Amino acid sequence: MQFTIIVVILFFIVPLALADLSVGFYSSSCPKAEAIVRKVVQRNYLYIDRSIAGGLLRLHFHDCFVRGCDASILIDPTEDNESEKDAEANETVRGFEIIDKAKKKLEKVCPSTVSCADIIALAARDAVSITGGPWYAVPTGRRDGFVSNPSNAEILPGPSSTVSHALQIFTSKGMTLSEMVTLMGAHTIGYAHCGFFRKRLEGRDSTMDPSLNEKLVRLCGNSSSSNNNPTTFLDQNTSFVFDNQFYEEIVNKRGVLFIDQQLALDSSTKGLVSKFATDAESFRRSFVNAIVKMGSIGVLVGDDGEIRTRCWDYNNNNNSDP
Ligand code: HEM
Ligand SMILES: *[C@@H]1O[C@H](CO)[C@@H](O)[C@H](O)[C@H]1NC(C)=O
Ligand SMILES: *[C@@H]1O[C@H](CO)[C@@H](O)[C@H](O)[C@H]1NC(C)=O
Ligand SMILES: *[C@@H]1O[C@H](CO)[C@@H](O)[C@H](O)[C@H]1NC(C)=O
Ligand SMILES: *[C@@H]1O[C@H](CO)[C@@H](O)[C@H](O)[C@H]1NC(C)=O
Ligand SMILES: CC(=O)N[C@H]1CO[C@H](CO)[C@@H](O)[C@@H]1O
Repeated sequence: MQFTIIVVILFFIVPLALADLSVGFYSSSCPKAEAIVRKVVQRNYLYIDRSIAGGLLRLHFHDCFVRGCDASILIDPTEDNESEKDAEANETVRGFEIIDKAKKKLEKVCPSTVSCADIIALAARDAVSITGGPWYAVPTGRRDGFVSNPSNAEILPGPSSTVSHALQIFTSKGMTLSEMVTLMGAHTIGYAHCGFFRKRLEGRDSTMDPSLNEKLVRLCGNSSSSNNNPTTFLDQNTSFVFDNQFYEEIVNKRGVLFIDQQLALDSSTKGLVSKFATDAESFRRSFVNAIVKMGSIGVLVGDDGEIRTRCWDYNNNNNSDP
């Protein structure tokens, strides 16, 4: 009897605790929070670097898949300790300075109130909408974690993953196959470095459109060239627009990463890929649901974690770089 009660309690309380994020969490504690983040993202996008939208969206993905959406990705390594930034998978993750800028402004207006993990989630939403994607309400209330360990980042799938390997990782985070295909649509913006797809060029991967192959061989050259890791857009058609053209591109064998191209070829995913390629509206709707769900992976809420005052350091530390 007691056992049953405990089981029942666990059954209901645990999922509730996980779902403790809420839209408008800061509406009384820091009513301007979302507007402040949006303004910082907009300014950087308009006046500094239009491509940064891709960086911010990827930052959210990496934060959420390593441990959970807890801003562990933002912690700087110190003399005594490594952090996720030392992980190979974090190579080329960008947008940190925008999160820091937003945090600085937020600390002035409402000190110790808005978590870095929420700033990442809000900035990713703004990146999507600013590039023409859907605007969606972001549940907030995440708290910042106390751990940032490079080995945790080993869970991130690599660009040469197969669909089934990538799916295992998504499933381990509670995401489904169709949510994975949907979230990969994020590759409609942003770019990739040659190092992540050079192998396909050396092997003359027959699943790549020959004219794209030629272009990329010319771009990436060989390792003896002076800049041997240039970049190219993941969506070669509408590179700066958040739309469904990524799917059209991979249907046309114009995926840049091996995993992207595989989505259009694998029997388990190609159906949804061709649907999204022709149905922009259904991609937008699905994307909103999938990214909101991704944003709840492993979140810390309530009294767990802390609200960092500087996103690159835990509060109880005193290393005072930038
Ligand atoms: C199997 C899953 C995935 C793999 C293997 C993967 C891999 C990659 C790689 C290798 C790059 C290039 C990075 C660079 O060269 O700087 C990249 C870029 C990017 N990824 Fe993914 N990705 C995956 C899923 C996702 C998801 C779920 C999202 C977001 C919801 C996402 C968003 C992005 C964005 C926006 C970029 C552009 C980054 C930039 O412009 O700096 N990716 N991804
Ligand atoms: C180093 O990081 C680990 C994992 O994040 C943490 O458990 C440990 O307390 C840290 N050690 C120091 C000296 O900060
Ligand atoms: C690679 O390097 C060789 C020798 O330096 C050069 O002849 C060749 O044109 C290069 N290939 C590309 C694709 O740049
Ligand atoms: C490129 O994108 C535009 C705008 O969505 C579309 O009309 C066009 O068909 C696309 N081109 C290719 C080659 O897919
Ligand atoms: C950090 O600095 C503050 C103020 O200088 C001090 O009170 C606190 O004890 C320091 N914390 C650590 C962990 O050194
Ligand atoms: C391997 C590595 O350290 N990659 C990067 C992780 O993120 C930081 C912050 O941008 C970079 O400085 C690192 O080079």
